[in-house]
Amino acid sequence: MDNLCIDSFILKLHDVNAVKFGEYKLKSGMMTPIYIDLRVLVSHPRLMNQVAKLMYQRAQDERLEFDTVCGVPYTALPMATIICSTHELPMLIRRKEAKDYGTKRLVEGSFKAGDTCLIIEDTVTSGSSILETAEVLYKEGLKVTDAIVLMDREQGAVDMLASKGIRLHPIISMFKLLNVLQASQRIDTETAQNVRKFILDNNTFRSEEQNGIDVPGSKKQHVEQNLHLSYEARAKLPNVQRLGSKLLTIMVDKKSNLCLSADVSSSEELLHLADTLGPKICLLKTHVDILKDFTVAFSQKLQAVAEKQNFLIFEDRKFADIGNTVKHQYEGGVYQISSWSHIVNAHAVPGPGVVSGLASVGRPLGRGCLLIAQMSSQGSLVNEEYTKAVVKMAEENSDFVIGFICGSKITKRPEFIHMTPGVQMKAGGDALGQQYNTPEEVIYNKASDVIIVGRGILEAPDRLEAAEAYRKLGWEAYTRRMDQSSQ
Ligand code: 5BU
Repeated sequence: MDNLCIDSFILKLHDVNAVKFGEYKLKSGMMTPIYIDLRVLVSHPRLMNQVAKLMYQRAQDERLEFDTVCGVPYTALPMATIICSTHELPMLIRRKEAKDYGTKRLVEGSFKAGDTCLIIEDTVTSGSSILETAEVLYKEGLKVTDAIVLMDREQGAVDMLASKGIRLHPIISMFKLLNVLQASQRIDTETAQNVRKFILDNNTFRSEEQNGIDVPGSKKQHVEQNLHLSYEARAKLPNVQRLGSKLLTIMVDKKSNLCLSADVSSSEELLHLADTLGPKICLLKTHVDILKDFTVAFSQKLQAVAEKQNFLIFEDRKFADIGNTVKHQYEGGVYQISSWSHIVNAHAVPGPGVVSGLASVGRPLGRGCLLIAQMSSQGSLVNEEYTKAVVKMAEENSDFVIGFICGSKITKRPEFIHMTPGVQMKAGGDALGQQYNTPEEVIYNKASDVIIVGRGILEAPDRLEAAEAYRKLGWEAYTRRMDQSSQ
């Protein structure tokens, strides 16, 4: 979905007073400094149509499969109605109370047992309203696998619903909303910070876990298990991005967590490397500006090899400018990187605008971004505080950021993929400050996910043999880490 379109939609929500700042009481009794009141939308038909469009688009983007649609009463009812009427989809209505005459049905509409119902909701805090509706639908023999919500307050609903087997797809998240309102000077920094703090301090899902209940199958167990999830399980997580899921699936299918850093200067050599080493790798990293003979035809051939050999392409461009500039650098110029590279990376130094700029181009194309949280070079200026800020930026932009370039695992959130450069068979370094760790150290001890290897393979007498040796070491280190964490 286009970021700019979401940004202007957020401003319209603010215009019609659907977002209020002050002291408000939530349904749960909790006091909140921000209140989202989407009930007013019924008075704004254009906005209502836009909501329906965004939600339907999301269902399409995620390739959701369902037989029928149900809006959580009451605010989401007209939203579901517009979606169903526009696209001629069958709808169900969940009654809040069974009427005491006539059929006494709790769910109105036609369906058969085993049908899948997509739930539509306006706002979520804990996710309990969606669960309540899902439970009524389950009693009727319906299945619920996915729910789309316009506004996620980011207070635990995604995790709570995931623990119940429902993937939640939010259109707007609280941190995104705050960033946009702050950037447009609708709210001051202090207000935005206050709300961010409130949201982080009041996660309904985590606070339940912190109550110390630790029964098998409980939410607490579920989250702890997440820390040691296999690539395979992570590929299926509800909040992992489609591109991240694709990469994790390739890793599993090819038993490879090896990214080849194809730092060569001729496009012919690069294509040859891609084709011959392709079966050993999950990802091929390029520095397109090293090539002396780049052409659009080359980029097309590279995509064809990637398709044939089943790996993704990662242009190590390290974007580091204001949003508007990186948007043009990513999309235009000689290289038109967004047209052929599945993944790019960026420094977080410019602030979140760098991600928004890249996302405005890459998100509609299904691309993803890695944030550089640490560097392998000696004397790097990155410190712990910076890395933490990068993780936070990734969390706030998890609709486009799929992971990190880092030296070790830096977040417990399993949807993010950690990739580590500076890998060779022997620890050490080069004459220009590069520092090397072994695959074992990076994957087993530091719990990273992907090893990025350049000269370790490129300078070996037999590149294919070297690639296989790195693949094997990287994969064995991973399987050993998995075995150990399951004991
Ligand atoms: P090497 O030949 O394995 O040292 O190549 C490492 C590659 O990873 C090379 O393309 C670097 O530009 C890239 N790299 C890195 O080495 N360290 C970093 O912190 C980052 C990228 Br970010």
